[in-house]
Amino acid sequence: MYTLLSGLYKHLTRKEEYYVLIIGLDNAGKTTLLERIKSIFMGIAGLAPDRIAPTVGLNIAKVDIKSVKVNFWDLGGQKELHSIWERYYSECHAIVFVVDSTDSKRLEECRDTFEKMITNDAVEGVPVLMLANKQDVLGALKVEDIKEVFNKIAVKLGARDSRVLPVSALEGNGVRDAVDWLILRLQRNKMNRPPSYR
Ligand code: G3D
Ligand code: MG
Repeated sequence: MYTLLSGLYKHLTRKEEYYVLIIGLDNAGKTTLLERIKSIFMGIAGLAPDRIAPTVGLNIAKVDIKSVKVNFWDLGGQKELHSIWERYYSECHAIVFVVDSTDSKRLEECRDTFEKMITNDAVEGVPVLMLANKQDVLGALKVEDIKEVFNKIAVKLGARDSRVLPVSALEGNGVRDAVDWLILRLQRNKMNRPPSYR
């Protein structure tokens, strides 16, 4: 009887677990975003911005958000590391692509990198959230400006859910809305990419 009840309890309390990649060019603000997500959803004071070193390996955070568990993987953004991203594509449930809205000089490089990612067969149908980061900086490109640059390749997004949202990872503005968008899409795409259960 105990086994039956504890089995039922486990079944009822088990949580869906998802994996989300955070990628983008180096210096876009990926690690700052991860620290911000940790501080909002785990109540952990994030690292002070001056303590965030360029990511060489992988930063991970496992966060309980609403009724699900989300593992965020912040992969390094340097060009040499882009080939490593691909190893995670088949396992991820969604991708967050962070753009430095203050760096118009690198927008084309950014678009090429994004295009390479979305045309990889291993992420077909996976929801993609693009974040126009650093919106706290005066004169930063707006979502509309960034969309214009990425419009040329929008057709390659296919039938997947995608969105561009403005955020400031540093100050936290927009981060909650971005994560809300993500959670809904993870759950909507459950049939294509089933979560694991813990
Ligand atoms: P990365 O992990 O994508 O390489 P980091 O990027 O998170 O290391 O951030 C790179 C730099 O951008 C850091 O500045 C960081 O403080 C800054 N940054 C990240 N997000 C924001 C933001 O929303 N607004 C502003 N103003 N700056 C941001 P430093 O000076 O430490 O290199
Ligand atoms: Mg980093």
